Amino acid sequence: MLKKLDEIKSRANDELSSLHSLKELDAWRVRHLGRKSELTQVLRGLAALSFEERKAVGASANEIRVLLEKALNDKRAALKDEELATAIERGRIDITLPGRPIPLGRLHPTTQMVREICDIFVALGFQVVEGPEVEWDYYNFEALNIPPDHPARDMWATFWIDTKSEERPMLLRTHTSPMQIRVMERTQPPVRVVVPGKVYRYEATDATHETMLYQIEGLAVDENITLADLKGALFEFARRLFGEERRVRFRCDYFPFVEPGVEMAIDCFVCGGSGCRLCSGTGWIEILGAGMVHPDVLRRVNYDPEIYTGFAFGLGVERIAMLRYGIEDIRLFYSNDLRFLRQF
Ligand code: 2NL
Repeated sequence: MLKKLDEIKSRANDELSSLHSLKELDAWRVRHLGRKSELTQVLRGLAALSFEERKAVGASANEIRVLLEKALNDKRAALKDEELATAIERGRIDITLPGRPIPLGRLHPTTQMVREICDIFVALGFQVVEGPEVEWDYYNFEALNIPPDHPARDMWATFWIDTKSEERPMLLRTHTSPMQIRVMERTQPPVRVVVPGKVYRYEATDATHETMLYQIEGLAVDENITLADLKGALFEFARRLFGEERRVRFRCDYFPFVEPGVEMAIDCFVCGGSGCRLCSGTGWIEILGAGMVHPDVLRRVNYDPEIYTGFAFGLGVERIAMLRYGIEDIRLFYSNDLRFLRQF
């Protein structure tokens, strides 16, 4: 009997060492440790043996059982380790491969320009505010000294919103000044704001005209603001944007909402003033319009023009970007050609 137990043990151990899967291991467990296994049969048959035999066979059979159970657990752990190792090997990441680039977006050149310009005015003490693109006729025109049927309206080709005849006329704003009127209506001086945003013009599109464009307007109202403040602030702006060696030129211009009105030009940063293609041979490049806020505009928002005065200005963002980057056609900005957009 003891010899038989020895055989059971070595057969079980032999089979175990040639096992390669958890499934095979389970079959092995049933075969050698299960209810119908030889070992279990031996243990069950102990009662039929003599006392001496029972003691020896029982001890040996139990010892083998413990040994085989330990071998089973060790093998199971080993197989599990192996399985994990192959799984890892199969799904292994080759960390020496070059990474796949993550495609990075970028800000549109107009957005970059808007931010750069606003940053300059923020540094000069202005606040940035935004307003609605759909406006009342009142804020876009009437509050700015442009009454209905007045010839001054011809300065802006306007997109009108369909409204019923008894409703107040509504339009796509032609400049961002309406928001400055709103700011003055709800705050008392001192006021220092810049208003960036989209404006709309009902015009045929060509290399220098788009129906939608970005504008930045600025406004400063306070006691004792003079044309000298306008010139100082805008001169500083021009030098921060186009280089500290810039010179500026102010000439008279007309806008219904200012008196006096001016245009500001910078000396040409390409030819230095001798005349070239960029400045059309004049040596000067016009970059913005400005003026002292008309007293009637102030009165309309309940500011007393005897106490308060102000300057205002407006510029086209794409025009500035075109000058800065030498872009010849404004339509490039919004035709979504990535070959163009990726250059900025
Ligand atoms: C231009 C000229 C200008 C203003 C805008 C303004 C606004 C208020 C009152 C008075 Cl609320 N003026 N804005 C003044 C002068 C010129 O823009 O060429 N823009 C592209």
